[in-house]
Amino acid sequence: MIRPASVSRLAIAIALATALAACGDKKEEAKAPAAPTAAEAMAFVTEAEARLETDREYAARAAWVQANFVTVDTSFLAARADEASTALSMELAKDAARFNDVEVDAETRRKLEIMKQGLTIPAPSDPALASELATIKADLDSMYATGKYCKEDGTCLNDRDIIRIMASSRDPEELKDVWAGWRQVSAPMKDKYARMVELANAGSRDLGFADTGALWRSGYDMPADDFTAETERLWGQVKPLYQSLQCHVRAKLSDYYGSRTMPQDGTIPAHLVGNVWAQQWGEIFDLVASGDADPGYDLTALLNEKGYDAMKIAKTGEQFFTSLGIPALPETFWERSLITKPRDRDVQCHASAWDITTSDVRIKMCTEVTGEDFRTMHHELGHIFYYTNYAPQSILFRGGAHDGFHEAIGDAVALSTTPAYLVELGLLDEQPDAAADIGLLLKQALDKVAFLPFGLMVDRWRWGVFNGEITPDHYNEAWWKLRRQYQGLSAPVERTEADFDPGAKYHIPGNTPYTRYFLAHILQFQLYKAACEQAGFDGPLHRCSFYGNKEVGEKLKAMLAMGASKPWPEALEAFAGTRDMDASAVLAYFAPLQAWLDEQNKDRNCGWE
Ligand code: X8Z
Ligand code: ZN
Repeated sequence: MIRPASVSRLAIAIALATALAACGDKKEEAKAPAAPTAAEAMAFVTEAEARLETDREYAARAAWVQANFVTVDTSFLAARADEASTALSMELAKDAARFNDVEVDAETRRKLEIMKQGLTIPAPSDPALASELATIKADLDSMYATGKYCKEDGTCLNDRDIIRIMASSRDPEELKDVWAGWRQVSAPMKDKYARMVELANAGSRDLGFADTGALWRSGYDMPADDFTAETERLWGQVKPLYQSLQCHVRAKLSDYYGSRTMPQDGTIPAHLVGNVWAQQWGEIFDLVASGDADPGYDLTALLNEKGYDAMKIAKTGEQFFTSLGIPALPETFWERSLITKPRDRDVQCHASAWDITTSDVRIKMCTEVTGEDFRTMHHELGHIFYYTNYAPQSILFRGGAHDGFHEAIGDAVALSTTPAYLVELGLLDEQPDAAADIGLLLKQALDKVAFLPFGLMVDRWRWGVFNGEITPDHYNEAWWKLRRQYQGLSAPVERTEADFDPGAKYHIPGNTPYTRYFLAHILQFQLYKAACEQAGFDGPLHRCSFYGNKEVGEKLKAMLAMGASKPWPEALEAFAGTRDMDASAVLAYFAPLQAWLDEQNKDRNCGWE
């Protein structure tokens, strides 16, 4: 293959440069090799960019095939491609560190730093261990993608079936059964996961990080410890709003299911909130809203009534972006994306967006005609338009300003799918009047506010696992401790260390860092509010849609086009005029709801032990 040739080319170039630098002065020979120069650093970066282009395309195609056709063979092939790709990234990360003390221009310095942090799961230097790690990662991926809960009567449920039942069933016994059933899929992942943690930590230490969590926290243009504090600060801003929501939801669930189903300690049993991971609660809106909180329409019903299918949902999403003046997607996007679940094979159904090359972008999503998937489609398209707009950047800068930005773009757009916008699409005949606003906000809060502590606790758990504070014999106990602490939730059935509940969430076996989603749930409101201000919108924030606004589009394009080329505060400043992440836009958006919740909760005992 091409890789060995380019490895030796780079190695020769570096050896030659070192030799040339040293041979002018014989006395230097006994000492350490001459310090590398800025010119060498730049040559190294240029060579690395070329090698990464080739490597990433190969690895991306292998991973795409595995995710679209999950078999033992595609897993094997994807594991080998990942192994090679990780080896290259490890080599580059280590080589980049040689230039730590060299004075170089800001752009080269940033590229070197990105190279040093570019891996999510670094590999140990021993090739046998690196190979073992790649195989474990592919195995965990496949276990999730092919996971099914088979009941005693022989019927088997995949993740889509589970999601549907958790959203629609109101039978607590059925919910409990399906909730626990999905977690049978993850129990066998535990040993592999623990081994993966050991191997990844060995790789992270080779790169100079204390552990893999420290590596993950290093990608935010600030010291890793400051980043932890920054997430706590943001959480502190929104915690009172979450606690009010938790209190109200708990009371309404108790009304509906009776106090026997609701524990006395104030936590909510995780099977009752309409989502198998209890991460977004919008599906139980009907149980939580009262008469004065009715938005008057249901997006799922509207989409179905108007004959929407997956393609129409995707086209509608694209049209929002083009209405801002952003160029349409390439034809290959439509030819190569997977937007409905194939009937005859296992695919990794968790929605994702791919940049195979700069001109070949795709999504993979088992779309269903629901309000939730309408939003998820916008989410995925946010990633895709980030890709197409930063395509001219160096491969090292083809990323979000930070990963939370990448996750926030499509969501900020989806916040614009207001009643006025639905009228514009012809989905709704007329806008509901202001009396519906509490309902709209409550529905939104069940998804967006309920998500916040979940978005935080997933990596609180992983950071603890990676730094050794949480050992395998306490994996599950620690998970539920964090669920209780941050979310005020409890497990509906007894859990033991034979279970591995974290693995039932895609991003754990899939090794996708999760703090990005917490950040995105703050940032999307900040970006949305800034866009509404640019658009001169005058009215309650949640009624603003920036659909069709070219001025917003220009600013958005400019921010997207920056990719990761500048520290993220510069990207935020370019769009929102501020250099700080701040949850006050979340609070402003939900201010009328906070007042309503305070009224609802006034005679209730809120909080949990
Ligand atoms: O994983 C996703 C996206 C793909 S990046 C569908 N999300 C998180 C999740 O589903 O857990 C979006 C919201 C949070
Ligand atoms: Zn995403």
